[in-house]
Amino acid sequence: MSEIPNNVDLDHDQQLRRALAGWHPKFLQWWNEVGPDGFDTSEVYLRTAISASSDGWANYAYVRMPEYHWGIFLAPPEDRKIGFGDRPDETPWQQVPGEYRKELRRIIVTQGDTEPASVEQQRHLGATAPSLYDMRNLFQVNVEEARHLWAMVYLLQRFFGRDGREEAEELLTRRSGNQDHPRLLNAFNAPIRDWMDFFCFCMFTDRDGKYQLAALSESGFDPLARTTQFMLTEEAFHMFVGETGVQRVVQRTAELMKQTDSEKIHAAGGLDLAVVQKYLNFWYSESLDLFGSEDSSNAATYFASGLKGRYRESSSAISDHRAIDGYYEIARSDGAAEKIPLRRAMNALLRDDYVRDCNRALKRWNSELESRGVDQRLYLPAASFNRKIGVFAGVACDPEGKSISRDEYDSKKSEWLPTEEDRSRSAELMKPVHERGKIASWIAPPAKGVNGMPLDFEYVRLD
Ligand code: BYC
Ligand code: FE
Ligand code: FE
Repeated sequence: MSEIPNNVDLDHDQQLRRALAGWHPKFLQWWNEVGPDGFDTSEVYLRTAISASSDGWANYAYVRMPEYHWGIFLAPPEDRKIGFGDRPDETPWQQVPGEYRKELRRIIVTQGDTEPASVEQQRHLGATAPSLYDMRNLFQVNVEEARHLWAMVYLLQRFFGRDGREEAEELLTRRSGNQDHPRLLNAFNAPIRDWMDFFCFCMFTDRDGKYQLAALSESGFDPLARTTQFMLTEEAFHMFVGETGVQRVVQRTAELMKQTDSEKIHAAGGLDLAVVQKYLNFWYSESLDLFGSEDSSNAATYFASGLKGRYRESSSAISDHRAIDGYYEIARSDGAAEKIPLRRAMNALLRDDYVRDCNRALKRWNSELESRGVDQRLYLPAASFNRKIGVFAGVACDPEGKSISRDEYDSKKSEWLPTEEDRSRSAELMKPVHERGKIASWIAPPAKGVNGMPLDFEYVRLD
C-alpha cells in the first residue's frame, strides 16, 4: 500500500493496512458511483499532498481523478497540554479513553459523514462549469473532501476496532438527500444544483467546517487534533473558492447593472443581485444550523471532557479555560433574554466567531458594489431567519429578524429564498464554458490563476 501517501507509518501497521485494504475498493466504487459525474478520463491540474510540511501541498500535476493519491496525514506533534475543560493540565491522549469513546466516535462519524456528502452534492457541477479554471477548482475541492473522509476513516479504523471499521463502511453507504439513508446533518442533504449554490456552499458550509475543525484541532485526543489541523490547510482553499466565487459573481452583476442601467440583468447574461441575495440567505441560514443548538448539553460534555474547545482556545483572546462561571445571553425572537450557562453555550460561541468571519466577507462583496458605483447592498439575514435547529427553530421571521405570522412568512418566502423559477433562470445562464481561457457571462474572471498559471491555461484536459 505504498501508493497511499502518509505520515502515520502505514507500512508498519499491519492491522490498519488490512482494514484499509478492505475499505479502499469500496471507496473507489463509491467515488465512481456518486463522485464527479463524467470527466473520469480527463486530466485535471490538481495538487496532491505528499507530506505534512509547509510545502507538502505544492505538488501540482495532471491527474485523472479516479487515480488521485488520497493520503493520510497528521500535523507534526506538539508539546502541549489539553488546555481546557475539567482537566486542562493533562497531557493529550494517544489512545481513546474508554469513558469518552462514545462521544469521540460520534464526533468523528459526524465529521466524516459531511465529507463524502459534499462530494455527492457537487456531483453534477462539472457539466456546467463557467470555465476550466472553475472546473479544476471544483474537482480540487472534491478530491480534498474525499481525502477528509480518509482522514476520519483512518481514526475510526486505527482507534475504534470493529465498530470503527463498521462506521467506516457506513460512511460510504449513507447518501446525500436519500429519504431512507440520508447524511447526518441537514445542510448535507440539501441539493447543490448550480454554481451559485456551490460558491455559497464553499463560502458558508465549508466555513462551518473551518470552525468545527478548529475547535477539534485542540482536542485532548491527540490524533484527532493533529488530523484536523492538517485538514484546515485544505479548508483554506475551499473557502477561497467560495468567497472569491461570490465576489466574482457580485463584480459581474455590478458591471452589468452599470452597463444596462438596470437591476434586471438576466437578459444581459447576469444574475440579478436580488437573486444572489436569496442564495446567500439560504446557505447562510442552512449553515448556521450546523452549529447545533445554542443551548447544548452535548457541547458542554465535549468541552468539559477536553474533546472539543472553542475557536482558538489556546490563544490569548481566551483567559478562562474552564468556563464554569458565566453565562451566554441570547435574545429570543420574542425579545426575551435567555441566560445559558457558558459551557452549555459552546455551540453559540463558536457560531459567533463564524458570523464575524462571514461579515468580513460580506463587507468585501459590498465594497465591490460600492467601487463600481452600485447603490444596492448585500446583507446577511438575522440568526433567527429560516432556522430548523436551536432556539430559533421553526420561528417565522423576516431576514431582519422581525417576528411575523406564519401566513405572512409563507406568502413572502419567495422574496427571500431561491424559488424554482430563480433556479431555472440560473440554469439558463449557466451554460458550460469549457474552452481554454474563456469564461461564462454571469461571472467575472478570477484575479489570478492557480499556482502562478494564467487564466488561459488548460486546467482540465477534456478528451
Ligand atoms: N442537522 O446538542 P445539539 C464540514 C442534532 S462541516 C441535523 O443541538 P450538538 C464540511 C444532533 O446531532 C463540519 N441534526 O448539537 C463542510 C443531535 O442529535 P441526536 C462538520 C442536527 O451535538 C463542507 C441533536 O440535534 N463537523 O466539515 O451540540 C464540505 C441535538 O444536538 C443538526 C462537525 O459538525 C443539524 N444541522 O452539535 C465538507 C463536527 N445540528 O444525537 C465538509 C462534529 C444538531 O440527539 N459535530 N443536530 O440524535 C459536532 O460537534 C456536533 O455534532 C454538532 C451538533 C456541532 C454538529
Ligand atoms: Fe472537508
Ligand atoms: Fe471543505
